[in-house]
Amino acid sequence: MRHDDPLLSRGNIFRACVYAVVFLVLLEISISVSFLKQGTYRLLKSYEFLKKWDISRFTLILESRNECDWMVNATIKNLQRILDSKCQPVRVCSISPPDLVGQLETYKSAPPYKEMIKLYPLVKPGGRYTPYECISRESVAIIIPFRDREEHLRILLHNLHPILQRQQLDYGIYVIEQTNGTQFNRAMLMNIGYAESIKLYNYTCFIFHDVDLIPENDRIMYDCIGSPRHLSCAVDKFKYRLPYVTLFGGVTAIKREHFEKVNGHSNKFFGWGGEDDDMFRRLVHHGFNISRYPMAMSRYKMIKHRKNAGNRANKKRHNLVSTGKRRYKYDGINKLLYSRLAIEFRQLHTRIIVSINETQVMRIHEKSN
Ligand code: BGN
Repeated sequence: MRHDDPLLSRGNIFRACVYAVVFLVLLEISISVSFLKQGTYRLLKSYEFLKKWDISRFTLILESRNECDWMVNATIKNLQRILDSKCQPVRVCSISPPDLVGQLETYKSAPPYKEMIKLYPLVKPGGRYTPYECISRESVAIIIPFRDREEHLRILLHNLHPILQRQQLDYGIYVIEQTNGTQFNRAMLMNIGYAESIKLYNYTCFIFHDVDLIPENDRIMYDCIGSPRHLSCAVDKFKYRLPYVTLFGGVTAIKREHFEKVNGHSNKFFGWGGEDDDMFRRLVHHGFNISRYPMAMSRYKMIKHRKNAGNRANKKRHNLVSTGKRRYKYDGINKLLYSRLAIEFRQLHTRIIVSINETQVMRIHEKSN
């Protein structure tokens, strides 16, 4: 190689390299400084545990959270990759999570999804979350039967995600939407939620959740214990009183093995009412006691709404409940007939759209009897 061009002399190349390195170092420093200046220095509670780990550079950027959201999000993504690969937590989560606050001011409205997503950066697509600071004792699927209540769903998600994260749960949120044309079948949608969610992850506990009920206390744990639990005992609409002792509607928690033992819910309840009473009887019939938290704690707010033409009171419900016992064996998760039209892994929940054919569902069970 010839070196007669003065521009390409060794000295010049060396100098150029030095300048480039100095330039890069200065650039790095100025970016960091501007981050710190702009930032509000607000350490987000959920990232606090990261400080303990030796990735202080990332923590520093997170601490100086500022307008550059894209940068923070990009950093969080990197972080998650690092955490996923190397830093597995070693401690099992405590039975009483440390960050619970008790009685809450509930959110009565919610920002549009685009904004809300930014509030819950640690939730993974499909509405999945796993705590990084400890290993959860069980995996919980929150199943929400749904139709035509977009605003309620947004409000519920806005309330639930922060609570479930404080409860240090390994959870996923599944919204099971029934298409128009048939009467709403809440119990069957919950069965479908069970069937679809276990295809995606090994859930060991199910929370069946009405879309219009907002928990007022984060000590109402969304986990499963030795017996099925009725969570929404005290609802504002009923003046925080239990309308009758065998009520099992609203929000319930059931271990997977218990749910399977009773063959899930009945699929026969089209329209409003009775499906929860049938489930209560199923559980008692199989020897379970239903547990509840104290009334002063398990309080919920019900979001107001008008009665819906797609969910008229079911005239057959009294008869179905009184004859239910005959069908427990055949009518449930072992005979689920539906078509899954779509599954969408949205940022804060998994949306599963299904169609149910009432005539077919009723006929199948008649044959089995
Ligand atoms: C009850 C309904 C429940 C409902 C509660 C609270 C019936 C069946 C009668 C045999 N039960 O009356 O499904 O959850 O009210 O709204 O109608």
